[in-house]
Amino acid sequence: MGGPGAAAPAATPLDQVIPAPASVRGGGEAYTLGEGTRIRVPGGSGEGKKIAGYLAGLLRPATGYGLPVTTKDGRDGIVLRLGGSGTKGLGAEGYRLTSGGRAVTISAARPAGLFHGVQTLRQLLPPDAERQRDRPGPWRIAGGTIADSPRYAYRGAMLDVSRHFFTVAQVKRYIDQLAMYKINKLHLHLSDDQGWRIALKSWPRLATYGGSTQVGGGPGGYYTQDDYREIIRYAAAHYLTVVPEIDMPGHTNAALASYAPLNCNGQAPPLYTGTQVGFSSLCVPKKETYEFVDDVLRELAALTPGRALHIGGDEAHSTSHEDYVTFMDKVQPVVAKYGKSVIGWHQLTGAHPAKGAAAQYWGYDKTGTAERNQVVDAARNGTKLILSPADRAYLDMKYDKNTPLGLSWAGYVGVERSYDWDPGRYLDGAPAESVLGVEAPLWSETLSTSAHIEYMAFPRLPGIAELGWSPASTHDWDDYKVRLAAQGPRWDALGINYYRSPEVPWPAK
Ligand code: TNX
Repeated sequence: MGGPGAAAPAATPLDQVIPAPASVRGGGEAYTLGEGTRIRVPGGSGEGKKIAGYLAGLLRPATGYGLPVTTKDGRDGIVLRLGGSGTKGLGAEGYRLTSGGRAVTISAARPAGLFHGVQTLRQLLPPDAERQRDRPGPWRIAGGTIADSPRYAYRGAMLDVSRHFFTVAQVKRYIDQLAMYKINKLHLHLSDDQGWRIALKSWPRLATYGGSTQVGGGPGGYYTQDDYREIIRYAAAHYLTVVPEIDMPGHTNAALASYAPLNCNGQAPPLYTGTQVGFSSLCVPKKETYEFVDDVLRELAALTPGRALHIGGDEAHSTSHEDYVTFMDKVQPVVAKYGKSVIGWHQLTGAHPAKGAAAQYWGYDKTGTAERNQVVDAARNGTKLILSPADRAYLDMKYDKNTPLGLSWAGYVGVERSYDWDPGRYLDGAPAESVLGVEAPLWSETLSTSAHIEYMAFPRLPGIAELGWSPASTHDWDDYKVRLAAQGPRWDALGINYYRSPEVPWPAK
């Protein structure tokens, strides 16, 4: 009960964050943010100052404090320190957070580490800190030290903007949410049967016609090149790299409908707004196909700063195996020619994965041994793996039979099921070094609003993020579900539409 003399709630213990930090030593005095708190960026690099500005922007509305950013060194306030003694071992994304008495200090070797440290700091403050209006506080951060760096370099989330189109503003909202859990790759599924979502100068009708509808027959949409650059800029400011996907040779009805010459019979099929898969294929023997692929990958590579281009390759059920292999043998070198590396869905391992390629595994508990072994063999031969097992990591699967949105071909994927697996041991026989990390795909056949995205991603996305970031030694459902429950009030404060799964001991509202 509140009232005079009631003790302020205890500050969040340093180990109660998601993803679980690699190492935590609690103890000592708490730090309390106050009216006079400054955010210090000693020496003041441009990126450090931007991160400080981002943090101030997050905390000003609820605290009502000015939180001025200064480049002056000092022993008080929130200190964001780039470089300096002992930060090298933290790697490209790690950070150290020390809290106590007059200051909370985040140090990192690289800006990405500072940014991830800021996300941890956010979660150590009370959920009210996320509100958009003045709240009373107190704004305390428990004393102690966190030293933290990721288990995997690839921690992704995929958004299918093809089956339903999502605007730049909707994508940014999802980026804000991904960044909270230290996700560092945003895979955009930019083309499929139902819509082509990126404007290309070489083949303009792909977007203007191929992007003109979506599942259910709505108006669809597409990103102009400026829109796409804006998504990349916003993602980069949140330390996420965009991985664009053009799915080929199947899942291409929108392209085939836009340009008749891409079809083997020279006739453009109608646009498609249903949800079947596996009926379309680029025409493997035709030379136009490779002019198209070269133009598309050239433009996309030039627009994309990230190292990887995703070329799809899944469910090419209307392409013969021989044609599939021929196609992939021709297309992968085009990716390399434009300075990028290949990512493909794991069916790519049935062809000849290029040197340096990564296969994204989306099998599930019913996937046959032969298919699994093919992926494991490829991993033994140097192909890297991104793990997205559909019965664990697919955010578009229904939680249970009663949840209204999503599909269920890989079964129901409850919160515990989604969290309780180890990416390091998932594909028996694949070398540990072959695993680049994890990704949580969100296919959008049944999803058309930000509220829908959030309902499917929360509370499962933070679990996949934790599998990607935290050491296996921290993995424990009973501990995790308590930390997860504590995120609920934070999502309420942020207006995130999450599913209050009965598996999670949420605090009463
Ligand atoms: C399979 S996953 C697909 C997608 C669907 C998804 C729905 C993958 C590479 N292909 O085309 O949207 O299932 O869950």
